[in-house]
Amino acid sequence: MSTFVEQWIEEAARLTQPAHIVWCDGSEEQEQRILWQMLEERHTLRLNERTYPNCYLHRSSPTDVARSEKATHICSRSESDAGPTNHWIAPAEAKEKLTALFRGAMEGRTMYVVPYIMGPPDSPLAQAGVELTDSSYVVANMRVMARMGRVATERVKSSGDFVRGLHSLGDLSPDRRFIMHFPEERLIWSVGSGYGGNALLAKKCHALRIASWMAREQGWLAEHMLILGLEDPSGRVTYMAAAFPSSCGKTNLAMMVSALEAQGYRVWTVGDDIAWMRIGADGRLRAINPEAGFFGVAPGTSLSTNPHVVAAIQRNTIFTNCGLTAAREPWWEGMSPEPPAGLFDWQGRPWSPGQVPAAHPNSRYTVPAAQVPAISPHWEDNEGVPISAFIFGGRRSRLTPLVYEALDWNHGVYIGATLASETTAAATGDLGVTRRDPMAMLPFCGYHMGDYFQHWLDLGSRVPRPPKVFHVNWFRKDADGQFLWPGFGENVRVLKWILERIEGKGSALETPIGLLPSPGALTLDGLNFTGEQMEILLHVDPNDWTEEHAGIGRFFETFGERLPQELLDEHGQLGERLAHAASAPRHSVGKGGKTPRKD
Ligand code: GTP
Ligand code: SPV
Ligand code: MN
Repeated sequence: MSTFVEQWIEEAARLTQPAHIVWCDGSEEQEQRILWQMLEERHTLRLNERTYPNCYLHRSSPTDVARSEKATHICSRSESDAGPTNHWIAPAEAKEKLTALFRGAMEGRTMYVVPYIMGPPDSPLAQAGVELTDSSYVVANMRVMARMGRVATERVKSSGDFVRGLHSLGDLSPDRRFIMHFPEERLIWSVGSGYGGNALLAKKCHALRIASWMAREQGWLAEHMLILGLEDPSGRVTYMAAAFPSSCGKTNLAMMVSALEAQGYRVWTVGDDIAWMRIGADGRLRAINPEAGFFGVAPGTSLSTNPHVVAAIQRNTIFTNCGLTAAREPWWEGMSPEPPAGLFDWQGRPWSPGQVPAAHPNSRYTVPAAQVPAISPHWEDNEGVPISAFIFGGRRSRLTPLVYEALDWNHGVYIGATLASETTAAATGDLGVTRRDPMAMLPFCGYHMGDYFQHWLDLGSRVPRPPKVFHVNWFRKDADGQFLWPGFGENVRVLKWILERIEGKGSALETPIGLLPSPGALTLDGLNFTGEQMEILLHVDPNDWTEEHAGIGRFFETFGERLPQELLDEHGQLGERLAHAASAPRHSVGKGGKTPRKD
């Protein structure tokens, strides 16, 4: 009698017809063979062995460079369960369509069986999965991003309780690219892409789309969030989780080198992209990072913006779609002020200065978490770390201030649900278009977004000590289109105020949208910053916000009956506060009718 996993592998092999099947055990010896295979396929090359030991540069197909939201579907039995923010196809139809694309897709190729565990193996939140793939690049990445090897193999052989993912490169044509999720079956089928979230099925497909569905059924949260610990001068560490849309600064916030290190504030990294959270025995929300590595955006990473990342990616790292120097080292825009001579672009063509970047804007590095110098000593704690604050944020060149705090839990859920951001290169499509991205989960929530909001609201009443909720924006621009805030390591100044608010110490001013730092409440010493610049960064314009409020109203209409009443109430209250601010005479402190509030 073969086991459940063996039967499924046989079935997949009958469909895709691979020449060989290889079980991945995570061993060093097998790893070397897979890397060899990757080099043989000619889309990957070895980097300078002296300066970048055990590092690789992979070039993906030029039309396969980012997540494809258009190709991503939630195939729940009922269409209404997928909701208005997801593409939906009936499960039977999806399977018929993809069966045709999978048929014989692995002929003459190897099917790798990749058993993996998301989370520390003994954590009550950990989950097992198996990805079947014909891409050696996917296997090499999965080995870094998830925990593969013996523990995972034993678990999937002894129990049918794991998420199944079938992946084939297919012909890499965007027209025949589909990423299908069958949440009721804990099943993922992906074909036609070898890139990132489309192909590393443990990441977005399992740990967010399938997991969010399970989390709602089982009363926990699977979120697109970083997890960090902020250490204060007394040595105490307070944990925060932050949801920013793709390519909006999670990795960089989680791995920052604090600008206030001399004052005793430093940041410890727990996770950079995904958080799984449940209520712990102590009544607090406890978060684990289900991943074991970081798949981070390369452009913009440098010794001046993020020395921790630079230190981490000097060895055992896979670079994807970066430029290549004459010294066989990776290069990307922002790595050094001037590009080196003799550079090759991300497609391997000689590059010359001009319009097109040398590295693809969504080029990335894959690095083991343990290589990050500031990795938290608690990053693999089975029970997770206790979360004291949720931070939502996005790219808004106008409108939203540097930081503000929600009035209470429901208002916090409203702020998360109405999060908006300018689109980035992390997904194919238009760039810089402002869109609503609730809780940064628009591309990743595996069920009806209205039900998701309700799940968040319900959680607030179930957690005895819910985290405080904040909103940040590092990306506000001045009239010349320049970022007003220096960002990166300086963001710790905002985290410090958040910490003080958690501790009931920091002072804040009430505005219609929430609580902002009072003048002087943000630690700005050492920064070359004028009071006027700070005014702009913290400015809340009631007229602009009235426009935003109307836009939120239109967005809410798309959810119909499934939009929770609590959010409509919050929306009404914001409208009233804005109307009041617009009619009230201006106070000396400010724009937006701020009044001091101590609590
Ligand atoms: P995903 O992996 O796509 O989910 O992205 P992420 O949220 O982890 O974003 P990441 O930290 O990789 O940052 C994306 C881009 O924004 C990079 O080019 C960074 O250099 C840039 N960036 C990050 N933080 C800041 C900041 O504080 N200020 C500015 N101006 N840019 C930033
Ligand atoms: C994102 O797009 O949010 C990512 C990169 O983290 S990918 O894994 O490609 O989805
Ligand atoms: Mn992400």
